[in-house]
Amino acid sequence: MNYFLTEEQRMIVDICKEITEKKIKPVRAELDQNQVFPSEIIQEIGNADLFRLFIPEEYEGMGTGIFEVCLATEELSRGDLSVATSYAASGLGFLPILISGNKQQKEKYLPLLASGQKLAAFGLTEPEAGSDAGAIQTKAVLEGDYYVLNGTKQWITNGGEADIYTIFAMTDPKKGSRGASAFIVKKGTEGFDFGKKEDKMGIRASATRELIFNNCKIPKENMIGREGMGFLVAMKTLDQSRPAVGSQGVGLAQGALEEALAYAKVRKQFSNTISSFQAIRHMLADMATQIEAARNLVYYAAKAIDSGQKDISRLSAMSKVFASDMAMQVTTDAVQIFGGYGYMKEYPAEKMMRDAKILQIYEGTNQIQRDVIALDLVKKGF
Ligand code: COS
Repeated sequence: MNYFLTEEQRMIVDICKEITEKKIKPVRAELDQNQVFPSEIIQEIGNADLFRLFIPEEYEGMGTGIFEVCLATEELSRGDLSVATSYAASGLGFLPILISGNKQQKEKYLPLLASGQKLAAFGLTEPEAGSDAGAIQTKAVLEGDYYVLNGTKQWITNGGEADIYTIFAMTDPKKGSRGASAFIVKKGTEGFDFGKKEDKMGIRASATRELIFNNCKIPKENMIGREGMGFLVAMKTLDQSRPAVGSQGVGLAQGALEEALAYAKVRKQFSNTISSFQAIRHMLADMATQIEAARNLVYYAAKAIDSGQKDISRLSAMSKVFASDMAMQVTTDAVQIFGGYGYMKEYPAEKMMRDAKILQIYEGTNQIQRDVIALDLVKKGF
């Protein structure tokens, strides 16, 4: 399908395609099996300037839109969702600085992140605050020129691997979500430690850890935006990042369809390739159609954001929920087409199915996405 990409956009896709084919596919099963963070591939992605995409040129980025980030993320996800997640999570981590940071913060941190030398991570979720993001309990208390952080963040992607963390903490717990603030915390700050790497169902090569703050003192100039704006910063960040989760679903599903199609064309039963059977052909047709529908919605949402459209929560949530549900279905169907072999680790389909599940959970469960869509629909109409 022709999406009328510019020369620059086609180049981004081609670079990612080369990384996927040459660097990711040969090692993805091993990385998954051994839960090894893909540092070398992340370095390749950095060398290819892909972390520069969404960062403005004045901070050593390429100043492209979310659309280009989605193109890159989709293609990397076709190879491996752990790699794509590690890449996209750095974007999620620096978005609060980009959206609400001041000039000094942008000058200090964005060039490092643009080069790929440093990764970022987004610290919102806590043991008692997942979907209910306003219920975070980590506290930040102002003492002289420092905020002192105490609390624990849970399931933080790139935890331990990233150098720069955007952390949400309560500066005025009495005010609920209006009492939350956002901060930049650097790895290595005294009082900031990590839990063990989590042992996960899927995206096993990506790093997921607890962030533990124990009287962690950070300079007060590390606050992003104003005191009490943290919840808003988090919501605006998620509105912009969710289409990239959608693009992870599109890429992952595309990878699964490619594997299933290739297998169906060589696997013989009843003296014929299974791709000649209508039962299989209809599955393949549905998979391809669903992928293309999701891709259209993701691209549309990304372009709406890039065009400066203000009211993007609904569209952004729609792209995430549709593409991730689609990816779960398509990867499950891919396993089915492979039959018994699909259940075995020697083929990539089972890993893709395990990986897909997280897309329906992270960056807001799909139940929360439906809440966001419905609330907006009821308030504003269609
Ligand atoms: N953009 C701008 N403002 C927003 C907003 C958005 N997307 N979403 C909410 N707000 C504002 C509301 O307008 C409201 O403002 P006022 O206090 O001025 O009225 C305020 O923020 C509180 O909003 P609301 O009452 O809707 O908050 P809730 O506590 O009910 O929670 C949801 C809203 C469920 C949408 C939010 O908690 C959420 O997104 N949860 C999922 C979090 C998530 O994605 N976690 C994954 C971890 S990060 S990987």
